[in-house]
Formats: sequence, C-alpha cells, structure tokens
Amino acid sequence: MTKFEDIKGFIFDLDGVITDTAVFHTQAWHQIADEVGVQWNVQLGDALKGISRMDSLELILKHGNKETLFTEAEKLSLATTKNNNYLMLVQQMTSANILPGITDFLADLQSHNYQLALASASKNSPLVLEKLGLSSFFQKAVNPATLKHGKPNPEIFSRGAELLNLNPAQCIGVEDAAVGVESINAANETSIGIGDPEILADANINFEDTTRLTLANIKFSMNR
Ligand code: B16
Ligand code: MG
Repeated sequence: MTKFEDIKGFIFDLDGVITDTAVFHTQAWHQIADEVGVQWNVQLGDALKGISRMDSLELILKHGNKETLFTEAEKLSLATTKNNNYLMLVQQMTSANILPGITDFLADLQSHNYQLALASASKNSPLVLEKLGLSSFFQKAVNPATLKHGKPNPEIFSRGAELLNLNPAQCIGVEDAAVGVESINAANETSIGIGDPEILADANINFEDTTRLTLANIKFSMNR
C-alpha cells in the first residue's frame, strides 16, 4: 500500500461523507417511488448512494418492474420533481448539518498544506457546500455534468487528481458508498470508506464514522 508520507491530496465525496444529505435524497426519492407505485425498502435507498439522478430513477423504476412504462419526458419530469423536493430540504441546511469531526479534519488538512478537491456525483453540491459554509475549502471540484461515466467508473476520482495536478498515488479518496470506493480503487488512489465495513469491504482503510477521520488515524492505518 502507498505510504502516508507520499500523500499530497484528499478527494472528497460530499453526500454521506461531509454531510448526511443521504437522508434527504432518500426522503425525496421515496416520495417519487410512492407516486409511481414502486415499493420502497432500505436496500433500495442504500443502492442509490453515489448514483447520478437519472440513473437513480432508472434503478427505482427497474426495482418495481416499471422501467418501460415512462417516456423520456415523463422520466425527466419525475427527476425534476425529486430534485425540487430535495432542494426544499437543502434550503433548511446549516453548518449544523456537517458530520461530526469534518470541519476540524478539513482545517487540519489545510493547515498541513494538503490539496483538497470535491468528487461528488451531485449537481447540487455547490449549493450544499454554501449552505454548510464549507465552499472555501473546495476551490477545486469536479463538475459532474462534464463526466461521461458515473461511479463506480474511475473518471470522477481521476479528474479530481488531475484538478490537483497530482498523481493518483499521491491522493486519498474518501467515500461512503460502495460504488464510490470502487471508483477510487479503479483510479489507483488510496480509498477510505466511511461506514459499514461489510458494505465497504473493498476500501483500503475503513472508519465506522467521520469522528475517526483524522490524520493520525490515517497515518496509523497506512504505515502499520
Ligand atoms: P443530484 P455523492 C450523490 O452524491 C448522492 O449520493 C446520490 O444519492 C445522488 O443521487 C447523486 O449525488 C446525484 O445528486 O440529484 O443532487 O445531482 O454521494 O456523490 O456526493
Ligand atoms: Mg456519498
């Protein structure tokens, strides 16, 4: 495994790592699933983590065997309704929605001169960062609208390293979704998975939650 001393940059997922918008995404999609008569369950909600808006809708429709019942225009309208529901929830966000330990970790990374980039699949990430008061940490962010492939494809994390002018081996990617960890690994970066170690079994380093995300813990995990 890469040595901690080789690391120069950190590439962050947003939803589920910096803030728990996963709850809001889930709530907004659940509403759409009810609207189109698709039975919701927790596994379906989990499967949507890190997946782009239109791909999420396709997954929901497929789950209810309804993938052929809607025209492209109807699908677009459903996705827009979901996003409007989601944006209403985002409007209520403040710095209180930052996950525990994240602000201190970002400040510590900055004071140690690590480079930071955002690699979120969400087109709403600039707004969410602004609501959280964290925009200034992320001068560099991959624009998901410019990507050809979603996670688990490595494109988004590879682009993150390019934005930082670093080699992949100099970067750590931080993710809460299994598809995100796959994306980091395929980009040849070091992966940190935040959450259930069984779901994130492929991560190079696993932390149960964001309070464990410190430079000391990462150094210990990489150099042992
Ligand atoms: P939007 P991440 C992802 O963000 C979310 O995990 C996923 O649930 C969501 O569908 C996707 O962004 C697209 O979001 O509809 O706001 O463009 O985890 O990659 O930061
Ligand atoms: Mg995520």
